[in-house]
Amino acid sequence: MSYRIPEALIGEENARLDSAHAEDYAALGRRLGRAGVDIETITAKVAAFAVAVPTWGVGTGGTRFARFPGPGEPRGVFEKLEDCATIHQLTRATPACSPHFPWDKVDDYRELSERAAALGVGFDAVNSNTFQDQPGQPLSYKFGSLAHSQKAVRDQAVAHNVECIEIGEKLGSKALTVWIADGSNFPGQSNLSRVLDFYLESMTEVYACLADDWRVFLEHKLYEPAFYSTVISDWGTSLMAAQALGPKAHCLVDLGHHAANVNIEQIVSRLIRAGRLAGFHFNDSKYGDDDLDTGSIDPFRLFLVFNELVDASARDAPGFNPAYMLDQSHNVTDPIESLMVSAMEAQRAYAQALIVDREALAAAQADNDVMIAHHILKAGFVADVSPILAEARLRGAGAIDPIAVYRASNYRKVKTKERPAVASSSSGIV
Ligand code: LRH
Ligand code: MN
Repeated sequence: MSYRIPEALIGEENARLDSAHAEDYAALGRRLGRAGVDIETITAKVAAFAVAVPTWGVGTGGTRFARFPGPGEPRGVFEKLEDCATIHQLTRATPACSPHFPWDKVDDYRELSERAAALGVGFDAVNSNTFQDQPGQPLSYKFGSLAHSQKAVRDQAVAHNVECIEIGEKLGSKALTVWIADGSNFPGQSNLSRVLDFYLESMTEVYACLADDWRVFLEHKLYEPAFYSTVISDWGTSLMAAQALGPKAHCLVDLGHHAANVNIEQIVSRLIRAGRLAGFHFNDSKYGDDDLDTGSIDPFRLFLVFNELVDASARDAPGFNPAYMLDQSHNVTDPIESLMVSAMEAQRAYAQALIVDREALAAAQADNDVMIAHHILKAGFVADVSPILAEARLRGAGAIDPIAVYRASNYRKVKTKERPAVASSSSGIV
């Protein structure tokens, strides 16, 4: 039987922190109360907030230069599920994981589904992969996949996406995320309009295989691995494609997939208005698609994104049903610690956005009282909502301090014994 962190250890650690936490929570409750905010309402919403963990994120990530695997790495999807379950056990914020195929391919998906259920985790959107060639694959994706110039390659990519839907149905997933690397490195290498035609032709076949209660998430990305043009490069192209495909197609926003200084919260606002916001791949970045930990570089930007989400939910925006996922690469930290902190940082941005006085903000905006409007919004961001996040975890039988419990559990040390290292890729994101 593989090691799981004993619930008793969580209880012991919480007992150590409980009275200080109770004091902080009560003090915050009084302070928010003076501002007319009921802390219990916020805590309940935060406790219901869920963000999915990427199965590819629990292993050490890398870059094109190198990958430095850590000890006790998961060697396959069953061990990845264990680590996803540990993140949820301590944070109570990640009840589902998002698998990637063929990286998580197995022979028996019933066994995988049953193991996940036994570990207390479910499956969010499944991710297809036509950005790498698999051993024995008849046709290469070197020059593209769903938008490739040759029909045979497009058909191969369509078949893979349809297979991902079939796997997802076995796992209880309700969405397929499609990110393609298709693009070009030289002007003239591809016809910029024909490649979108090819993409839409291919995606129409994939779309036709979606069950009534399924959605397809189109993920745009400005560049990389293509460095001159990318077929689905921005939210505008993604929205055009979603509207061309049909009501089950939505646009997924990966925070790292935009040019520097782009106003991502405004893109979110536009996609909400179009009723086509699929949801997010949360991460952070300073330069490109750095896939750094959520909230680690620019937590104010994350807050501004959640401000749009809370605003949309407050006005009951039509078709507003975003899926939240993390998509990060952990090159220098323990992936479990990074994913726990990242899930909590998403919760933090959500809680901060929830305490913004929206009525006063709308009044100041109507009066063009710029300073007061900015101040009202910023007041949410500067509030330390940590006691609310800890209380939500505590009420979910999670840990007041997940990192402290994780380290006290020696989980990584034990897994290092349970999981003798296997030869793995010396570079690349996984
Ligand atoms: C592309 C991306 C996509 C995943 C991959 C692992 O950059 O964000 O969402 O398939 O990372
Ligand atoms: Mn992504």
